[in-house]
Amino acid sequence: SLAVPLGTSQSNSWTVCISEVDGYSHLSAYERKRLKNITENAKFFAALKLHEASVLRMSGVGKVPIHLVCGFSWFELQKLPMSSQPQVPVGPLPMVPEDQAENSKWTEALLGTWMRITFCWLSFWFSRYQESLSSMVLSEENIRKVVKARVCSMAIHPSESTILVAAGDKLGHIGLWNSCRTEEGHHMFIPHSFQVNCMHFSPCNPAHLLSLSNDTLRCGDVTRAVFDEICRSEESFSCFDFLEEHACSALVSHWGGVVAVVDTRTPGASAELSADIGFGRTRTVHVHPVNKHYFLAAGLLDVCVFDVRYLKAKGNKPLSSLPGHTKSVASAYFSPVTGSRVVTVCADDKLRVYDTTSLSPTAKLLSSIRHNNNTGRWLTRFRAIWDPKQEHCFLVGSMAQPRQIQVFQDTGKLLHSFCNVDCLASVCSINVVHPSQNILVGGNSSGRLHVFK
Ligand SMILES: *[C@@H]1O[C@H](CO)[C@@H](O)[C@H](O)[C@H]1NC(C)=O
Ligand SMILES: *[C@@H]1O[C@H](CO)[C@@H](O)[C@H](O)[C@H]1NC(C)=O
Ligand SMILES: *[C@@H]1O[C@H](CO)[C@@H](O)[C@H](O)[C@H]1NC(C)=O
Ligand SMILES: CC(=O)N[C@H]1CO[C@H](CO)[C@@H](O)[C@@H]1O
Repeated sequence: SLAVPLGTSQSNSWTVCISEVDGYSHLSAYERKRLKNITENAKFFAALKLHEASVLRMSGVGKVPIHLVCGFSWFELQKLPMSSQPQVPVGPLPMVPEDQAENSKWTEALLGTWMRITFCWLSFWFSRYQESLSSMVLSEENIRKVVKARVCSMAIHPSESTILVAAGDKLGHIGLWNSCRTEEGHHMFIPHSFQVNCMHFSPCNPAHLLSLSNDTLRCGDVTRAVFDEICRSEESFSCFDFLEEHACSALVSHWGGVVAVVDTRTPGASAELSADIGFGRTRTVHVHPVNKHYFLAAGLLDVCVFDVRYLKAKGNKPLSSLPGHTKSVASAYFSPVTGSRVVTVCADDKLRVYDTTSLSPTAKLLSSIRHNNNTGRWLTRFRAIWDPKQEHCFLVGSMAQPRQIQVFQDTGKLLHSFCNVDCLASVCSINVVHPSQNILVGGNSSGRLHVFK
């Protein structure tokens, strides 16, 4: 019988899963016939007197000899009669095999198998992910108050051996905590006079911690032990993100709606370009993970994608809009691997997931999840963040009892709730997930951080 194409690295449960749903003993008669056909095809190619040696001679040095895979060279392909090639219409085509009449039953079986094993593969993948989430626990020694006031932003260093977390609070303080070494403890710095709205370790140089408050964007450089000032403005800043791989330029948004491009290398503390995107308020900006010239802005009711290459001072038009929000939006972020999803949090008590694969003028709503957002005056508003390690799941704080941090799949399914009745007694509005490890940190409204690992 034919081998099931399983990767050797796959675990046993996957194999079990396949053989349960596959029912592939039914296919053996068909497969036998197909094998016979393949053998006959091989004879046909042999009759064409195609030898690997001649093919190798003809292939260019350094190029992958593709014809080795299909059995004949480009040169010989061109000699094959063209008239036998039917003209295939443009656009989508139904998945109907060429020999439909004869084998329709088996075609259905084959396509059905393809669907079932895919479904099975995905559910296996998600159950493994759920297991890894369940294995992450909170304990008393992994809770620490690192800033005085409520946590407004957080960042985690990418190191895989040490958990170094930065938390910014309502008063402009930044707390640094090494949760792996109790003797180093946590220490607080005061680089800002207003609340720290947004923080990131530089993706290309984590010796730099960038932090943004209403009046300044600073870069804390540990090699020089200085919090440099990158940009200063009279109009309040709300959020920032890096524009390209080298993290030399950033996109900064203002509460007033404007977005600005800032080059961290240029002297002076003013922005390179300031652009009115037509928003009454811009709360978050996020750059597309693959196509770094696209960015997402979330405002009062508007969530739109723009192209930074075409930004001008006035009259900017969005590339794509994500409609449906009926109250103010707290955050909007692209999924981390391909950017083909966006998750938003809105004061109309909904989390929404959009399909941004093609960036059409109106993005399609994929799922809408009821989620109590009534954080009130004393808590930071929720922001739903993607797990940076994969494409389909995001985390968000919750008002539910017992206190918890929830993980959803982009389909709207609740995958997991992080809770601990003894240690987690408060709402964690701001959360951060390690880029490669199973580590989650949640911050509450009195400056306390909780590390699940
Ligand atoms: C085998 O080849 C014949 C003739 O080309 C074709 O009609 C038939 O559908 C093929 N069968 C399979 C199982 O591929
Ligand atoms: C920051 O700026 C916004 C908009 O101007 C304002 O509403 C908010 O109160 C400011 N925050 C602080 C802490 O000054
Ligand atoms: C923050 O968390 C700590 C520890 O879990 C808790 O003692 C404190 O009451 C929480 N703060 C608020 C405002 O709920
Ligand atoms: C339906 C509802 O209660 N929505 C609330 C969501 O949160 C915002 C801000 O806290 C409230 O103003 C809304 O009333």
